[in-house]
Amino acid sequence: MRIDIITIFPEMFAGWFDHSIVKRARKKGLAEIHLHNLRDFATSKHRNVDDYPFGGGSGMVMMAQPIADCIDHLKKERNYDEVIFLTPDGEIFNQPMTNKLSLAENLIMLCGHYKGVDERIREHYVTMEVSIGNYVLSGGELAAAVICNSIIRLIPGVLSDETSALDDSFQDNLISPPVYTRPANFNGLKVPDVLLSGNEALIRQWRSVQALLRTRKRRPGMLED
Ligand code: 6GU
Repeated sequence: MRIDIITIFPEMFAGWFDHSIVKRARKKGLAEIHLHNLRDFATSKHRNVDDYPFGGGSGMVMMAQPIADCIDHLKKERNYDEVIFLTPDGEIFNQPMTNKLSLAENLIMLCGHYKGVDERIREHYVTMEVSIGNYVLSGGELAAAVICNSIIRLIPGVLSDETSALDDSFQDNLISPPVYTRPANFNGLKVPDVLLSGNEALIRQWRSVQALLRTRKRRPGMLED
């Protein structure tokens, strides 16, 4: 998979893409991430990427031209499955969306800033608008990093244990059951006996009951879905 990220802060991503699972995916050649500084596509004298809103009002608006030029430049080289705009008024990101996106070949992510981007970009270039929750961030970069992380870990071959992504919370509309590791007795706090029993069928049953109980307590809405 190839992901092209259009941003005014390409430096922000370094930490998230250079560690752990995303780093491994890139090393194995399973994921390629290309950062594009929107300012490189600005044509005005001061390389502006934003301007005042028509009709007045507070805040600045990201101009159409640099974004359109950057996307056109990328589309000349390859076809894209989606052009994703990260914006607080987008569709709320969830596990089914990341499952679907993990099958894509090429994705563009456009990180929004200021009051947003010129509506003509949203209408004519963007194919998908995504938010990571009902709160406002200072820009789309964190959201893009979140979404890249959740997509990349699902690409086959990225996780060492191929089945482990299937056990994730949300994958089957259930929260994952509790987990424990050694010691079996931690300052008098004991691990549930069943996990030490060696009885695989019983352990499987215990885990599915725990997953149901946790889901009912923490995400009752998921059970209704
Ligand atoms: Cl995608 N962008 C911004 N600026 N804020 C957000 C968001 C995105 N998702 C949740 N809050």
